[in-house]
This record gives sequence, C-alpha cells and structure tokens, in this order.
Amino acid sequence: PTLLRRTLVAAASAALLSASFATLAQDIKPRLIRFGYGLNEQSNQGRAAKVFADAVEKASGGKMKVRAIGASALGPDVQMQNSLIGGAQEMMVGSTATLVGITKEMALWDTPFLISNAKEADTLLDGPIGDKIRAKLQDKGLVGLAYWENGFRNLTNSKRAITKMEDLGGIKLRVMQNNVFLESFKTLGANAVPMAFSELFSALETNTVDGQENPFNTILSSKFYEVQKYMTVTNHVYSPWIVMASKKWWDQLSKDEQKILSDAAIASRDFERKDTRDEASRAVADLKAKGMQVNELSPAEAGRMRDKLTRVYALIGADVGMDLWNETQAELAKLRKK
Ligand code: TK8
Repeated sequence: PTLLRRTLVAAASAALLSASFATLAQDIKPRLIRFGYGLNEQSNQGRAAKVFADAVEKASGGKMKVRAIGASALGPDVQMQNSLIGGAQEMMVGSTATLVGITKEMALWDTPFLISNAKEADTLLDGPIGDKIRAKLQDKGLVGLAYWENGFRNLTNSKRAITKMEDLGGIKLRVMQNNVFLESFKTLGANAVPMAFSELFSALETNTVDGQENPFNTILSSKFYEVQKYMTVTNHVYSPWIVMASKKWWDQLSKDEQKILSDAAIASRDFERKDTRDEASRAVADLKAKGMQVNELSPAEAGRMRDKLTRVYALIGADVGMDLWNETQAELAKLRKK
C-alpha cells in the first residue's frame, strides 16, 4: 500500500478505537428497552422508532438494545402509559392527547386551530412552553424526552363529503380518549365516540362508527382509505406525539445512559418530522389514487367552526392554566408578526 493509503487506514482505525474507548469509558450496562407504539411498522411512527433504536444501539456500542414494538402490541396509548408509570415497560411514543388524564396541561395541544404551520409547531413544542408541559410528567412517573409530529388532523367518513359544519350532524365520529376532542366534535354537531386507536380500523370496517380524524400519514399507513370514502382537509388541530420513558426505570440509569436516550430521542425527532412532512406532502395524491374523494374545507367554514368552539377554548384554559395559555398566545402573536 502507498504511504497515503497506510496513513488513511491508520487514521481510520485510530478513530474507530477512540470511539469504542469512549463507549468503554462510559457507564453503560446491558439493557433491553421495550419501546411501544400504536401504528404499524410501515408508518412514520414505525420508521422513526427504528431510527431511535439504531441510534441507541450505536451510541451504546451495542449494549443498549431497543425492541421497537408497534401496532399496539403492548396495548393502546393509555395502557402503555400505565405500564411505564408502574415500571413494567421502559419506553413508548404516543399522542399527547391521550395523556390528559395524567397531565392536564397536555390539553394545550388539543386546542382546535391553535397551530397553523410547522414553524409554529416546532417553536412551541421545542421551546419553553413545550418544555414546561413535558416537565409536568415527572411528578406522574413519566419522563418526556421529545415531541415527534403526528401532524395536522383531517376528517374522513363513509357517509358524505363534509363541506360545511352542518354536514357533521349525526355522523358517528371516533375521537381519541380526550375531553377536548370529545367536546369539540359534539359542539360541532357530530356524534362523537371516544375509542382507543387499536380498535379503530375494525370499528370503521363494521360501521360501528362512520368516521374518524387523523393526519394524512396515518390515514395512509393504517389503510383507512379501504373503509372510508370521503376525506375533508380540515387541518383542525396539530397533534404531537411524545417519546417517554418510565421514571421508575429512568432513575436507575446512569447519566451516560440517560444522555444516550435523550440524544437519540432528539435525533429521531428530527428524522421523524422531516419524514412525516415529506410523506404528508404527497399523501393527498396517494389517497386520491387509492379511491378517496377529497375536498377542502373553505376558510369561511373553518372560521365558523372556530367561532362555534369558543366554549371549548374556555375549557382548555381551565385545564392548562391562564399563564401558560397567555404565554402561548403571546408566542404565536410574536411568530405571526415576523
Ligand atoms: C397511536 C395514536 C394515534 C392518534 C389516535 O397510538 O389515536 O388517533 O392519532 O396516533 O396515538
């Protein structure tokens, strides 16, 4: 080999050595981490779970192994949250909306029409407001590591195209197990039924419910287009997911292990948001190709809905606290002036 080649090889192996020395010097024990989630493996959630798992394995020199378990195989969101609190499961990712029974301030993210674009979402979630709400989980036995994007929610149903508020009348609509969602859709005239996500596909298939609301990505990955004819682009709320660990378990980890998990949560968040946005930008065309009839809610109708929901805003203010609510409004006003 040439001198240059030899130098390169030497440099490369030195880099490798120092990398593994760095892992050796760290306080890392062999760990098996069950990371549960609700959607399929072939979804934005499943892809990001894999990115998280790979990042943890790599950073721990293979000592920390993440078993990502999707399709609600470890139970729906609420059940997994309780397993984490009890210490029977290590980690999960799920909707903030299903956490309100544990941490009522999470209801902020359920506010209809609060967030209007990705920039606003990222600024609120990754800034002081998102941090404050995330920190509230600690008293309840959970550690919130990062917010992923579920996305802007849209309506689907098997009855008719929704072009105005009145079209929702009598539609049996599945909502998440969350009071704000329940009250919002009741207020808009739908017959809202709370139900775990894991039961949703078959409920739609058997016409136990007529419709549901979720981001484009989920409508695609969960194949709701097979059992739903109409989709209305409403963007009625921006829904986050949150990556969490059991506090009981977390408190037994070394600082090095905690850092590996926190860093991987952030890396997977950045991957996930980009992946989700890419997929969402193509989704309407994909869903049309799958046979869905798609219409957009007019700004005037969205405005009418927003007016009708004033009552629900008061409810959220009470759960979230006026300080946090006002801080959020101020932050959004600042962003919108820029
Ligand atoms: C997945 C759920 C899902 C949510 C829902 O576990 O329930 O509709 O949007 O993402 O958290």
